[in-house]
Amino acid sequence: MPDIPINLAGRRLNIGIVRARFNERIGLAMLAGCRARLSELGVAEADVTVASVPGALEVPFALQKMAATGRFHALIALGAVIRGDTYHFEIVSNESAAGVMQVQLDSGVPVANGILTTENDEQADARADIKGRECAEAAVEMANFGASFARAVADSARP
Ligand code: INI
Repeated sequence: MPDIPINLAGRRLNIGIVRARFNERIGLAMLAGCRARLSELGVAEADVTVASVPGALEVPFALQKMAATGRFHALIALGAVIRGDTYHFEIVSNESAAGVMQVQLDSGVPVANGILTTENDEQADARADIKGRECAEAAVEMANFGASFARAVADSARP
């Protein structure tokens, strides 16, 4: 089978974003970077739906609801868990990451995980924009992955 090409074309893709409001300034900076990169990749503003939830632990539930609609080609989780803000940092960061992964594997809808986990606000600030952009790219690439993979399989089956 040939290699699966990377496709970053965002036109006609419907993308859902779930943003945690905890550490809201950082989450909003991530959202701005994410939206900007989605637009650069050709995703129409009208094709992006954003939901907000209280914190990182609520993100998987909202992602699951979005995935269940069948309307989204990919989803994006945005938020920040900061060690300095919580004594249960490990629980919040590990459980939210596990939940995000569970949604994508159970639903078959790709989810880009942009829940930052950092030691302090400075680290989160420094990473917010780039992480948002990175998630936009991951979402578009993985939204297109299924079709690229199916095409490669079909091409390889041809005599
Ligand atoms: N939620 C976050 O998104 N980031 C955090 O750093 C954080 N801290 O520090 O605790 C956090 N906690 C809230 C949690 O996600 C839930 O909203 C809350 O436990 C209610 O279920």
